[in-house]
Amino acid sequence: MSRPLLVTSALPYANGPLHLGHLAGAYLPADLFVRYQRLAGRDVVWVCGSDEHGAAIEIRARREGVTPQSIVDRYHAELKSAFDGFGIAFDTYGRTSSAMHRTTSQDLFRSIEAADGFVRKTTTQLYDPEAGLFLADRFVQGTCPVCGYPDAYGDQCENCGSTLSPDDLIEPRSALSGATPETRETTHWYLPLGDLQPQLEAWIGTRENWKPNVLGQVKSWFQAGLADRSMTRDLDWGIPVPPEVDGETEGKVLYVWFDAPIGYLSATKEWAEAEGDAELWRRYWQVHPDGTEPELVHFIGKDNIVFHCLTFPAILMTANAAQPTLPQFTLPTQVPANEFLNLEGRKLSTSRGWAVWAAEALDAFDADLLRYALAVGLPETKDADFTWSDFQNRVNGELADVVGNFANRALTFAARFCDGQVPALVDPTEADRAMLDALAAAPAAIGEAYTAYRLREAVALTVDLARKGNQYLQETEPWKTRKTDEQAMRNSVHVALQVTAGLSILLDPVVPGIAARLREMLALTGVRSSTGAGTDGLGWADAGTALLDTGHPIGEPGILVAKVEDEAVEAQRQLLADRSAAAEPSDLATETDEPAAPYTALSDEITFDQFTPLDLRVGRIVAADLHPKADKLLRFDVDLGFETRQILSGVREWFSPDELVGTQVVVVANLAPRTIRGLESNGMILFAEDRDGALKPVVPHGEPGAVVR
Ligand code: B3M
Ligand code: ZN
Repeated sequence: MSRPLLVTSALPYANGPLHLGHLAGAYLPADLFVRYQRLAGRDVVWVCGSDEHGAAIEIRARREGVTPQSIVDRYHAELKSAFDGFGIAFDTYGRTSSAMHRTTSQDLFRSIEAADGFVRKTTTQLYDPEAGLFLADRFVQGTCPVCGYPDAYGDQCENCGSTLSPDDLIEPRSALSGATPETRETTHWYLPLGDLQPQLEAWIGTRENWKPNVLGQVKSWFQAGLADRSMTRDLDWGIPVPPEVDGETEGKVLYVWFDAPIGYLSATKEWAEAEGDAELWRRYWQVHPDGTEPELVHFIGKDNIVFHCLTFPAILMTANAAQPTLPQFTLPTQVPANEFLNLEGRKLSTSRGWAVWAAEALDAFDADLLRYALAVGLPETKDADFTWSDFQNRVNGELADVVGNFANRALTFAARFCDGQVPALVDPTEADRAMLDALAAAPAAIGEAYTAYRLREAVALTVDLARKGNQYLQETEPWKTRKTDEQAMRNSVHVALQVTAGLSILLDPVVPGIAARLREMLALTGVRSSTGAGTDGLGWADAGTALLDTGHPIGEPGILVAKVEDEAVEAQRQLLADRSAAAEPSDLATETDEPAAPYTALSDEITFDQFTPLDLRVGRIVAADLHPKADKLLRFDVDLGFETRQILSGVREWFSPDELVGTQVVVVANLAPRTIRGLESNGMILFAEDRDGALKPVVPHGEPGAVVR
């Protein structure tokens, strides 16, 4: 029996609508993964909900002169309906302003506090004398010490992604009043991450198959040394610190990153209650007395890695240590964090109007089309780019021309030449058998990609089966054999229909609506639901078998995937352009009016013999972190196939360390070693510098170690 599986998706902040970048980060990948698991018969529960606390919501409420509750009420409803529209099928979608969540968070806080799991510290913090409040996190803005961005927040710089604390900011100012802050003393409860570091390091060492981008970030946090983190704030909006704990609790609430991940737990409890067994949550969160341990998988975007891989596990560890005789919480098994999705070559930015809102996209296109285009281009290992022309090409060239066309040929042939029934397979040829073998092998191969979180590959393999189906029809030519060898034609139709039936299950995780329409056209019933209603019926493994009996009457063939017209995508591009112009007219003007910078002049000519001494190789960056003593340098471990090398590069201004992990690069491999501030650099990584000074890695194809010449 496999372990119970709990899947979570990052709780979106209820202060803005959902856009395609969100979907590609933590929701669509999880939906694909979970639908697959459900079809495969796995005992899985998937939880999510709105994150309704945090500084951003309170700031917005203060600026708009409304209550935070009114903001979260509105966006909670909007988020929920956008998820529904996209077919994102959580088992439950909760909210962190619920009573269950408040109790669960306070209970956990109390039990950690009672066992001295927190340290109370009094420090001086920035205080806004005009607004009368302490300025933590996003309440304070200033210049980023890492990249110089003038509007960085007290918790993070949105320009370079660095995690910050308010006193890192240069020239801090209140995000509420603009006032220059004073400093005042305040006392808070800290999670002693410094002390917990060895325990966390040991635990991370036991995690298997984590993605390099995730481990890379975690490693650089360890290298920098974990700092204790305050788990409370001086704010009005939030879950009150339980009044009965020691110390001054008046005016203090739980830090949003303390309560938000606990939202996964409270959502599971709410789900269990709705299932009619309030204790059922334990099955997915606690080590069972018989030793069975559930699996816990967090789907998130890369900006949430530290909270899911270090802070939340530390909270759970501390809670476990506080109650050693009670059932212990399980810790995350896997954190398949995604990178970011760019839009039409530019970084997504909601404030600059550079985003595609989910609700708007759904007005224009069927959810499945958007799901498909996003799924084949998920930012799984590196940032990815969504463009409307890619969308159109993917839908028309793959979903319609490959999948739709194949199913349509199989179905119309059956309708027209086989009396609308599945013909018998008699004396199959080599080609017929090879096609059925490919069908039989598909569920395991695709399933393996899903289980290993290689979702793009899973989707590509699925479409590949339809592609093979088209090739098979091309090869067996039923339109010809119809007149020369009727049984051969019937065999082709039989085989093609079985493949179509298999596809109607295999496609279900990615395009559930299309899969259901396909089953309807095939009149195939009894397939298990991928949205979680029970485990009866035909499932994933059955997709590889001949699902249709000879003589089975098929339904009405129809158009499975309608093509996306040029005008429809043009309208989306226009919408985007209009919105971003409205958001930032001056910026756009400079972007288009300014003449482009001149190209760098060519260097002096060299001879062939001057070039050949350079030994250039393909390398792959497997780890990256900050050079501890040189603030312009990043330190990379580069896999050159035959060895892994440490190479230093002065690119910290352009890249955060984890951004490049997994990227292939060109390395000058025979450059003499150099030691820079105590670290040796063994080679040089080549970057392309655009005319505007932006740096991009030179990304080669070929295996690590390959000679570039
Ligand atoms: N509310 C979303 C974000 O950082 C944040 C995730 C919470 S997951 C527990 O975009
Ligand atoms: Zn920055």
